[in-house]
Amino acid sequence: MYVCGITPYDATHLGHAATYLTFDLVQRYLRASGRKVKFVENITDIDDPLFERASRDNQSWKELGNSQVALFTSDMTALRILPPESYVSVTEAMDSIIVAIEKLAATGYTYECAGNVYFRTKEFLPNLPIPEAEALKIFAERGGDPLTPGKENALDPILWVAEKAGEPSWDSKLGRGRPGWHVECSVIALENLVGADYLTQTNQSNYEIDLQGGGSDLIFPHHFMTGAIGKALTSVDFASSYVHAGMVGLDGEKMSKSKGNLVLVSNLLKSGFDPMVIRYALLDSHYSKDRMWSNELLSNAQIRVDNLRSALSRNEVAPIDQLLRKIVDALADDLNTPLALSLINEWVDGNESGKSGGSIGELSRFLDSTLGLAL
Ligand code: 5CA
Ligand code: ZN
Repeated sequence: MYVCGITPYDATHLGHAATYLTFDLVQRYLRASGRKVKFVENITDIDDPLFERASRDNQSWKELGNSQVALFTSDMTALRILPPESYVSVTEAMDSIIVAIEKLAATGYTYECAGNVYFRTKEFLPNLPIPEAEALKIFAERGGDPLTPGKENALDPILWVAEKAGEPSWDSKLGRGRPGWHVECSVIALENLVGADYLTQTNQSNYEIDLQGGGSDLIFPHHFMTGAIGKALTSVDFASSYVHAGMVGLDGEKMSKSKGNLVLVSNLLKSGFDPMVIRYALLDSHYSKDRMWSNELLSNAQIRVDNLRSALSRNEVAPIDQLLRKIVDALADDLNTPLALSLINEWVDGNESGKSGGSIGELSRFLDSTLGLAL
């Protein structure tokens, strides 16, 4: 599986945490059911908003990126989010990204306009996941440039940005420059999941990778474009499944760096919130639903976690066999974590009637391995 990682500035807000928790649950579920998981996540350390923030704050983009990646990984560890097998940054993957863009140029998938190199989306446009008018609007909001004169198609994204003063750049057959967004994820996924020879090998299956994931804000343009670029590179469909986490918002709006309405995991931790309470609060909504964050979610989670901890510290607890089976069923049903938590709460309440026979150790290990709740 390939999950779209952070652009390292203003990390890590609760929207990021909710999205990565989703794929942590996928990974836990797959491993628990005996499957091997190969999981790669990128880090977008080359991108306009990162450079803008670095220059605003008079900081080098490298330093800003490194410090934010460090903060992100420590937040993920605190929340017990299982890491991918590897995090791959754009700068680390630069050579392969350049080779891929050169191949796209050689096979007729690119053209030059206003000094930059664009990807030709024409043959993929019949598969747009949303109506074209809406696509044009979202494309412009998410870093695209539909209005640049001379483009063959308004939705074509930039593959290679010509060198700009004050920004890093690399040599390529298309001139000095740097990659645009989208192509990084096609290449990092293919190279690390399929193999370094992905451009030459013949893939016998119908898809290159099993799963591409991220937040639902990436459905268009990002996952549409990574899929199109991947297909242009290998002639095989990119991913057999797409999993999208809903958007977390605050005060009625999507939580985002550009709006500045962020609740940072590191700030909650600094204020003394227990990471397992934050994790519980995130698990209490279904991953695929858009939701608003609020302090009540945290206070409710605190009560639930306290009650569960005190149940787990009893000498005798109610039987757990049914509970474990039902939690597995809930998770198997599109990761229904709210149901899993309500089953746990029912079990906690059941202890008040003095039932006995359950194994506390087994339940603790189960909650840890399936839901990542280490209490
Ligand atoms: N680097 C690109 C992906 S290649 C990117 O979108 N970075 S990001 O830092 O903006 O977001 C990182 C991940 O968090 C993405 O999967 C994104 O879909 C998800 N995300 C961003 N904002 C939210 C939010 N408010 N709620 C839930 N998930 C979010
Ligand atoms: Zn991505």
